[in-house]
Amino acid sequence: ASAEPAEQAAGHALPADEADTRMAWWRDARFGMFIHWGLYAAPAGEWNGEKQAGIGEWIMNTADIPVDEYEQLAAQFNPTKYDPAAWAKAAKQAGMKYVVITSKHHDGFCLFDTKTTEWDVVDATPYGRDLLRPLSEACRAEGLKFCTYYSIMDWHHPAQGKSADGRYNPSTIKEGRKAEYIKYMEQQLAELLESCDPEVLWFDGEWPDWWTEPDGKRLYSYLRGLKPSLIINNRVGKGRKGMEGLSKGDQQYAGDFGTPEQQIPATGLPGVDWESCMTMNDTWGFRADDHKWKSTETLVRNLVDIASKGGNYLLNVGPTAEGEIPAASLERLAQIGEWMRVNGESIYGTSASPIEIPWGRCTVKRDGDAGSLYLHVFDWPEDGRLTAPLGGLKAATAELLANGSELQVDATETQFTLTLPEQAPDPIDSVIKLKVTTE
Ligand code: FHN
Repeated sequence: ASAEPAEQAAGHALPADEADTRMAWWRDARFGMFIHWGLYAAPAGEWNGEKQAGIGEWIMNTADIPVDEYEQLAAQFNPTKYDPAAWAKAAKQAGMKYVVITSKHHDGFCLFDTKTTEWDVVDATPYGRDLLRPLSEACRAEGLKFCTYYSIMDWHHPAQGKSADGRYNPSTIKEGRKAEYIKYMEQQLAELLESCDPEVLWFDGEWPDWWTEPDGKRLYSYLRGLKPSLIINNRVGKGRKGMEGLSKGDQQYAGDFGTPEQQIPATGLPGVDWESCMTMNDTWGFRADDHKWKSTETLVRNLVDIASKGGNYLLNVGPTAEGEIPAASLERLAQIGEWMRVNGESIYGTSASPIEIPWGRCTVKRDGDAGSLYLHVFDWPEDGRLTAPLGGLKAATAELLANGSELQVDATETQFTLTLPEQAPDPIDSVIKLKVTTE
């Protein structure tokens, strides 16, 4: 999205090309690792001997745990197996270009050292050391961008409390204590920027009724003032639903990118930066009874589908309380990495498809008057022939990306037909590079 409307709204009118400069690496990256890690990994979906329904990081809410009881978890949290270098390597080898880790989730517990509270990993746990800075250094050593998630909703902070119906979510802000909480939040964010210098601040928990649009704009403006190159998502204002803050480009706070709550058209949302975050199973934070793991083929198809519509894929892992990424996650990351080593060219630096194809997805890379369409064949044709519209482009040559073998291209003004090997290759070998020109 051109950040200009948001910049103007936030009082920091930056020329659109500055916003484009800021977003350039993010648009090229296309694929990142989400990490949900915190005290909730200790109960791992179970409380007082009872399995709790729902996502693991919400256990304080789902089991309705009083703050003083939940605080006991900190005494157990000692991730002695935490190996930030191994985590960064796993992301790198999966073909991911950035890492977004929870610095503070809804339970208010901080994985970084903060002067604002003792409810952090340094003061409250036997581990006693900052967790984020080592990961930021490990990510940079692997050439990855380090980014942090931060929840506005905070079930631990005394200024926020339960709603009238007794639920933490959506939490309320106590009478006359909103300014106090915003000051707390701003100080923590300044500490985060100072200690681990994230490239993206990924906000969440922006839905409680007390959080209003002007506060979103204020927060955006505050952060823009601290770090002009910082990328901020749209979960700071109320723009999340359908990304109205982005796709309609209104003067409300818009943020640099959003997470769509609706289907994205096959040819993407022109001028809008968006990211789809997903789990590999059915929880963000670790649950000991993880099940419903998605197959690697599904995860790769998600990546391809999202990139074909001009979006980024932020794929989650939920480490254990001991500090280990679950083996089932590592296995999928390694397999995705194999696919990316062969086909990464069809994802990185691509933009939304100019055409809709029924038998797969298409990503595009432009280079002046030339360029390439990357055709991801999901349904290999039995008769060995694939046809699709040219979208105003001219077809040149075609090859299998995996081994460069030439494919026959027959084209008219409006469409092209490829003749393929009858035998469908493995998914890892089923991406076709169609060179095109615009004149
Ligand atoms: O409530 C959170 C949830 O725990 C998780 O962090 C997801 C990730 O996008 N965000 C919120 C639900 O939308």
